[in-house]
Amino acid sequence: MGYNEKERAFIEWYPRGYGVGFKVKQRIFETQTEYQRIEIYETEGFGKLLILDGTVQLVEIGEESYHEALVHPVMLAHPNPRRVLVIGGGDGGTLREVLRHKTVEKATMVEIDEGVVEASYLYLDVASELLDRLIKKEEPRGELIIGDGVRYLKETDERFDVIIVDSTDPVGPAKLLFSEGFYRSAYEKLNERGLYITQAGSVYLFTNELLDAYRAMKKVFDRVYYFSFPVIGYASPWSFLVGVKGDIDFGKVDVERGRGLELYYYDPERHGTLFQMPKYVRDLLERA
Ligand code: AG3
Repeated sequence: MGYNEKERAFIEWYPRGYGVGFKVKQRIFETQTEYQRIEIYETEGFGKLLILDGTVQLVEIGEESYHEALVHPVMLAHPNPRRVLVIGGGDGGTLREVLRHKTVEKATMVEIDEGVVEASYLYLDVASELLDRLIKKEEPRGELIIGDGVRYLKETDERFDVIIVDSTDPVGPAKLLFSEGFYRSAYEKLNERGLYITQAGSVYLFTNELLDAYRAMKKVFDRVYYFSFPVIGYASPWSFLVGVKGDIDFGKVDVERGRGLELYYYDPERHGTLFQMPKYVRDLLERA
């Protein structure tokens, strides 16, 4: 499980013995917080690697493949996203991408584990300047709240145009973030027109969890979309689920706004390619 000293490799084991791993030069940080085990490694070819409870969260080289897919499609599908909520995402990569949108007046990140923010700030080259400003409360358009996202969403009086869930997998501690009750509080806290997106795990290895989340979202949102994206470091293709409140077509994005972003992986001009999926997956979703 995890780090193999002899092989000098970190391998994440998924169900049924499927592994994804990296050759590592050394472990540079390790701690156990109230919530989870945090590890950081220096890899041979992908920069630093962030692990939470044995699962790969990101590698520095290629992290954009995940953060761009999670953030820009929904931000560009919304006509004018001004108020954004990020749940999880303590490494700062998601918020970094959100703040690249000039329409955003305020973006709030609610991360349960302060340890992730600290470790990312100290060791990762992902968003450390942003995290520094957030910690010092010097980011004019951003706010960091250390707390439980489920509780925050239930209790807040604020309303959002876009809600982004950047959590760990739909198994274990983040399970509640994939429940019907949580989707209902998200729907309630979205403005009349709004979008919700969550990462939703590996298509092939967390299929049941994915279908459960898909069915629960369909009960709550006015429209639900599925797309997958190849993410460096995960058992790709990786799933994303989008829930829409009101009259927004997630199939269409503002390509003009997208052009200014200069992205590496997600291409707003080819937005439609997000929805191309293996027949196996389409069949599963149609039957769900
Ligand atoms: N959060 C999503 C992690 C899911 C990865 N799952 C896995 N490797 N089994 C990533 C945090 C990046 N901001």
